[in-house]
This record gives sequence, structure tokens and C-alpha cells, in this order.
Amino acid sequence: MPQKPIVYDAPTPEPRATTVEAIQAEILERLIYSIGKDPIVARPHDWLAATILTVRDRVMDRWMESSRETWRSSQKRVYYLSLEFLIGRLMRDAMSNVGLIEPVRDALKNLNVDLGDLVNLEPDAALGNGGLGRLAACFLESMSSVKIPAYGYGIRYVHGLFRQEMSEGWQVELPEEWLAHGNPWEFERRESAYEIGFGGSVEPVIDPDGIERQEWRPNDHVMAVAFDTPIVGWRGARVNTLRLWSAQPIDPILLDKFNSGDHIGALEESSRAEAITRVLYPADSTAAGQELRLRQEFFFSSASLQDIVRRHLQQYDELDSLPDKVAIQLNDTHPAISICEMMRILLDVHGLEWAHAWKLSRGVFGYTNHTLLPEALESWPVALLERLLPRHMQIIYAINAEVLTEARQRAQFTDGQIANVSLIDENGGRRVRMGQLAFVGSHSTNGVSALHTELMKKTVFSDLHRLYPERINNKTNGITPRRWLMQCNPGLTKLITDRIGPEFLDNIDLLQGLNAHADDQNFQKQFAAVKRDNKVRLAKVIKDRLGINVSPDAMFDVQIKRIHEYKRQLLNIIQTVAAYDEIRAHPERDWVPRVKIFAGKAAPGYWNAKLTIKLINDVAKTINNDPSVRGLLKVVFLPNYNVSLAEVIVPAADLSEQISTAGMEASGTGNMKFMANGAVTIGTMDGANVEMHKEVGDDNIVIFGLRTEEVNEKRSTSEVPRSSIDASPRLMEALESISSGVFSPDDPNRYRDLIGGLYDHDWFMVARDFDAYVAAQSKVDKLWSDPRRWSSMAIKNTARVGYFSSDRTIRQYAEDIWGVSVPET
Ligand code: B1H
Repeated sequence: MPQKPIVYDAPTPEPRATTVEAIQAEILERLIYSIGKDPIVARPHDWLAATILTVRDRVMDRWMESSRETWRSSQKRVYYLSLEFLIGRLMRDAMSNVGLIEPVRDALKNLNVDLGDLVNLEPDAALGNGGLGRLAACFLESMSSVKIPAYGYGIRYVHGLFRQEMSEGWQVELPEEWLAHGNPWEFERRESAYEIGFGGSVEPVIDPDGIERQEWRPNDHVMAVAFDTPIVGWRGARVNTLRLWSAQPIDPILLDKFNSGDHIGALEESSRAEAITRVLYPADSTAAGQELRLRQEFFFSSASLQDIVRRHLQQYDELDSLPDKVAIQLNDTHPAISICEMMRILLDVHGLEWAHAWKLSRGVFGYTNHTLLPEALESWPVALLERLLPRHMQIIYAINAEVLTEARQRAQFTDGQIANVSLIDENGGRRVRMGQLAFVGSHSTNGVSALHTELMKKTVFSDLHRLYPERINNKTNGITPRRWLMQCNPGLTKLITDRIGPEFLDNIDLLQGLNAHADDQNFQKQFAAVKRDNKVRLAKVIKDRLGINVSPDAMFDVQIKRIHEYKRQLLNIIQTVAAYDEIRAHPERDWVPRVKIFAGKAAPGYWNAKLTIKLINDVAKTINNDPSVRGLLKVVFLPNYNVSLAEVIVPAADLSEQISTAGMEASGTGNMKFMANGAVTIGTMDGANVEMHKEVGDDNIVIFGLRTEEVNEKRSTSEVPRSSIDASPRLMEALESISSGVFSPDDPNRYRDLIGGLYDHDWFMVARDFDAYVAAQSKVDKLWSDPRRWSSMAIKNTARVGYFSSDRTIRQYAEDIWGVSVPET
């Protein structure tokens, strides 16, 4: 029953006061009346919940106002569909964006509670693996900050990304429990629940007006229930909604079974339904491939699409305006089945003609590609789709027929080209390629850095690009400067404010004003002092968690990210071993003291990644306990890398390691966070590093290694890696020591195969980039030895980070893809 919201301007209660007294009173009130705890016995988690509820109240007015405004002015809405939102903690972010940090701190102090302790108690919402999920979280914050009416749609996983523990240097995965103490941020919306079907059959039916339609009759259903979280923008510009779906059984207890005495069997449906949203797949840059994953993808796509169409009809009562009022961005192909679901809703539920539905649908969708790695390109067996989503499979065939006819007739494609653009991969078992589906079903397909976008045109999507030459466009990634500068680095934020004024807080491009101070000795000293404070803070974390002493005067050389062969943690650790050998061989030289800091999780089934973690820990143990290095070199692996740990490590980094094999990292976003916080990058010409190099200039970044074309050339010719190993005594010695068991005396063969791979094929060019990397590291040492030079570089990195703000990225999406006008700041 479509129903209009009647009252736009109903009187609302006064917004909550933000004085210390009012906040203090409300925290107490919440503690007693919402949490049900006497302040005398309240535990830290109770105080946290009461504080979050108090902060949340101060976001509510803006939240409602924001959605009213969207209704009232009939603005276009943007929907960001993502299987991952790697949000981290929300409380400090929300308080900071609405200017409540000081009053809340004081209010809590009067209650004898420390705000910092509470902030650290909040669990990370780790509903994502890495860059792709974190990008979605930065985008949500930026869409609110630049005042775009937007919704994030995703899954409310009961268990986010696994917790990583170390057992004798090996990764052990434990379940993550972010909801264990409840989640005070969310609102359950039982009224926003949709039925999601699976399986069954498709039957032709005749309309009242005599037209034949297809009707899907699923034989399996679950409910999708919405949970909403407010996402507040900078200075409360706008509050948008993150709507996460939770799967629940339609019939929680199968009464027939229950009554016949089968009490466990009666709960079967409940467990089966709830399985869908139980856990995040922990694979970064690899397609998961299991049926449950496809169920997750369809479950959240269908719920989101039903919700979007319902909201649109409620306001506009017709569908022709969909592309004018709705933009849906697909975060990679994980939600690509949405395209078929949209078509099904338009065709089967609303009776539109194919051509009409296709035009509307394509007008609505945009697709972002995040990787070209073959193992990450999703494809599903035709047989599986036919069984689980028979109607959607029919629609895929119909879309394919249309595309292939067009390719043949308009573009005169050859058989080879037809095979490339087809949605069906015929090699080795027929499979549906989700990238091709997302591309043809959207009016825009974008890459996430300039280099990556060019590679899209040349490789995976070359023929589709020929067929639709206007469709591919670039939107270089960005990060939110609120979380990744202002909140995580208050010391630096204050220093910058004192120097160039507070205007940069609202216009990040004004950081450019720091260029003029980059060579000012006094400013350099202050900048270095802030960095040192952050390093002291990190050194304490390292001491507390690992018992390792590191000196804040050493260079903090940091590589933190998912562990993956293409990211080349192996290159870094082999260079560390080579440096260790050199220090011992020439103790008299003037070595630059370094702390090599690593952190990151490996996908549970990714053996080489897990072995790399063990190798880092083995090397760490040997080096850290060897008195002959005299503390000149330390190696640290910090367990359980997550957003909150990144917020402590990034501000303390001197050197940022961005050393992926050229052509393999689509963009990277960690690189930008380090840049904002005044670290110097050592990196390859890959992903967004290329654009960072352009922004800071060759003098303020250390670039090394093979370029993309050279990597391709080496891979395609039979050039063997062995020659680069033979030509480099340093490399040979390091490899020999690792593979002969110097670091693993308990199991001397542990690293034989891992290192052996470098001699055989060396797909990731570790051996072939080694000497260049060592030379680049020596250059880093030289630069470090001139503190004025180093400070100048560091300051210029911060000064020039403006382009990598996700506000800029979002403005470009809005203008070029979504057709949404963004108000000037
Ligand atoms: C990125 C992924 C990814 N690209 C499959 N692709 C996944 C692929 O669970 N899965 O099936 C999960 C994640 N993640 C990253 O996206 C890129 O590697 C980064 O270079 C990029 O910065 C980031 C954001 O665009």
C-alpha cells in the first residue's frame, strides 16, 4: 500500500543541548533509564553505551532534517551498494564531526570517567577486508560531509573480519564479536523487512490485459530486516543512513516439527536463514566462490533494490523518473546481481517492456572495478545460478543476447571479440562473468586510479571498451581527512592550525599553504616534534603488546596492509635480512637505526601469505635478539591489524612502504593516509602512487622498480629470474640464509618452497626488483641523515595531500556519474 508521508513540518522537540551540564545529565539519565545501571556499579561498557546514546541523540535532529529535506526538494538519492563497510569505531568520529569532543570529555570527567578509555573500549565495526571496504566507509563520511543525500547498503554480519592472534609466529584466526555488548548506534527497523526468495521455478502467467509475463516462484524464503546507523558529516553538514540487512527466518519455529516433538529440527529454518548474514568472507582480492557467498550477494542486493524501488514509488508514484531520482553505485561486482534484480522487478512485478526496463536500469547503475587480478574476477557456474536464481539466469541470457547482437551488427566483432564480451565464459564449465554483467548493465564503469583505469581499457575490458568507448572513466580513490588526519593526529592538526589557520579543516586544498613553511627551520622542528610524540605513543603500544623496546629516534619504516604476494611483504623482509647481514659484516659503518614495522592479516586459506607472516616473525626473533646489531635494526609484527590500530601506526610512520608489483595494486589508499601524516613514500609506479609522485614531485618520494610494461615484458618472454639472483650477491646470500633455515632452525626447510618460487618464475618480480629496492632504501638512508631535508619532504607530503581527499573523489562521482549537483562549500 503506497503511502505518502503527510507531515513535513510537524513540530519536533528542541534539539538536545550541548553544554557540559546537559550532556552530563543525559549520560546519567541514559545509564539509569536506558541501560538500567546504577552509576555506583556501572561498568565501563555501560558508560560507553550511555555516552554513545547521548552522542547519538545529538545527531538525530540533523538525521531527520536531512531526510525531510531530500523529500521536500525531490533531490536525487545516491545508493552505495557494498558487501563491505570497514568502519572501525564510530564514537570519536561522530563526536568530532559535530564538535562534541570537549563537552563530552568534561562531562565524563565530572562523572569520574575517562573519555579516552571509553573510546578505546568501543569495538571496531570490521565489516570489510581491506581497502575496498575502507573506501566504502570513507565515501559514506564524505557523502555526508559534502551534503549528498545517500544511503549505504550492506550486510550486518554477526562476525566481522576474524581476529588475528599469533601462536609462535603463526597466524591463528578467531571469531570476531563486535556485537557482544550490543550496538548502541543501530536502530532495528522491523517495519522495513523484505522477503528474499531463492530457488524454485519460473512460470509464464497471463496479465489481466492479456500480456504474457514471467513469474518467479521461489521455493525458499528468508526475511531481510534493516538496521540503520547514522553517518554524520563534517560539522554535521548532513546525516545519511547506513542500512545493513540481517537475515531472519520467515517461520522461526517450524510448528509442525515442534509439535511432533522434533525440537531441534524445528529450529532448522532459523539456523539456515541466519547463516546468510553470519560471517564476512575473509578473502581480500580473491573471489570466494561458495554458494553461501552468492546467497549473501543476492540477499542484500534484493533487499536493497526492493527498498529503493519502494521508496521511489512512495514519493513519485511512477518509474520513468528512476534515472533522474536514483543513482546506484556497485562497489565492485559483489552486488552486480542487482542489475538482474532491478530488471526482474521492472519486468515481472511492474510489467514494463524489456527495452523500457533496460533503459531505466542502465540509467541508474554505475559500476566501480577495484581489481584486474584474475583470481578476484567473480564468475558463477551457470548451473548454480540456474538452481538458485532461475529467473535471474534467464535475464542474464536475454541481456547477453542483446549485447552480442549489438557487437556483431553495429561493431562487426569477430568470434574472438564476441567471446571476450560475452557474459558467459565458455572455457572449462560455463560460468557467468559478473564483471561483464556489471559493465553492460551500467551507464558508467570506473577504475580507481589513473593507471588502473588505463589498464582496464587495455586488458580485461578492452573489447567492451571498444563497443562502448564512452563508458570507462577514472575516479582516483581518496580518504577522509577527518578520520585520517584530524582525529588520528590531533597534534599535527593543531600545529597546522597554528601555522596556517583553521580554514583547511573545511577546505583541505588549503594545506598547500604549508609549502611556504616546508623549509622554515622552526616549523620543521615542531613538525618533527609532533612526529616524535606519535612515535613515543606507538613505541608504548609495541612494548605493551610485544614486549619489544624500540627507540622513537630510529626511523619507523612501516608496511601495514593485507598480506598478499603482489603487495610484496616478502621483498621487504628479504631486504631486511640483507641489511642485517650488512650490519654484521660492517659494524663500523654509520648505519641509520631503523624499526621495520609490519601488520596485516592473511586470508585463512592463503598459504604463502600465512608463511610470510611466520617468516617476518622468525626474522624478527633472530634480529631482535642478536646483540651484534646493537639495536640498529628491529623488526616488529603487530598482530590483529585493523582500522583502530592503523589510526595509531599511521601518524607515527616516517617511511611508508608501497611496493606492489607494478600493474597489480589498483590504487591503494594506505599510501594516501601516510602522505597526509607526513611520511615519505618508498614505492613502485603502481596504483595511486603514480599520482602521488605527480603531486609531490620526484624530489619528495622515492620511486623504484620495474614499470608495468617491463613487468609484462618479463612475464611474456622467457627471461629467467635466476640471472638477477646470480648478479646480486647480496640477494643470493639473503635467499640462501632464509631457505637453508638460518631463521627457522626448528624446521630448516620451512621456507624452501617459498624462496624456491623466486628462482623458478618469480611472478611478482621480487628478485628482479631487489637491487633497485636496496638502492632506493640506501637513498632513503641518505635523505634521513639530513634531517632538514627529510622534514622538508615530510611537510610537503602533508601539504599536497588535498587531491587524495575522498571529498574530491565523491564530488567527481557526483558530477560525472550520478548527475547530482554538489553545493559549494
Ligand atoms: C580491492 C578487492 C576485493 N580490489 C574481492 N579488490 C573481495 C576483491 O571478498 N572478495 O571477494 C574483496 C576485496 N579489494 C582493493 O580496493 C584494491 O586492491 C586496492 O588497490 C584499492 O585501493 C581498494 C579500493 O579501491
